[in-house]
Amino acid sequence: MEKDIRYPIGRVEFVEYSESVRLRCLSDIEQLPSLLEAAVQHLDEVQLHTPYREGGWTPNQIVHHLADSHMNAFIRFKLAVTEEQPTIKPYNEKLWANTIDVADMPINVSITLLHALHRRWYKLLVSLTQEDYLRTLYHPEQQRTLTLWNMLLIYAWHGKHHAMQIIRNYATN
Ligand code: NI
Repeated sequence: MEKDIRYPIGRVEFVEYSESVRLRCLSDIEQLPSLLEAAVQHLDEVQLHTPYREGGWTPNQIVHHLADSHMNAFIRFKLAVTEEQPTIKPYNEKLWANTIDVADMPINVSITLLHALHRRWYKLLVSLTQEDYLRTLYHPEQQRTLTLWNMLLIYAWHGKHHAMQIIRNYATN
């Protein structure tokens, strides 16, 4: 089967709770801002504004998307920790990737934001017990209930997924 360049690390795998996977996910979330920063460090302005694949996002959009997505994710975790199965608010990520604060904003602003945000997020995630990870939220668009364990798996994957889209694309250039 031909490799899908949209998914450089494959799709998210919903594995059972385990200490080893928990620690790996926490580490991925802690490391994401640094990984992303390294991924874009040597890209010039043209590369930053060139889609990583035909029809795909540019590295600039990917970085700002990660800030948008992970701000939402952090709030979803906070809601699920403090409320009983909150209904979360979906957003249109494609439109968010084209608003003025993305189109006309240096990526270092969102890299800085991600460093601060992930520090807060990581601190919260580390504090959660196995029981806490059973807490749920309801996603009205997907019409399904997700546990915080699912959410941890999704977002540990999500950061690397997008960072690797940039890294794989420029590794051979
Ligand atoms: Ni994404």
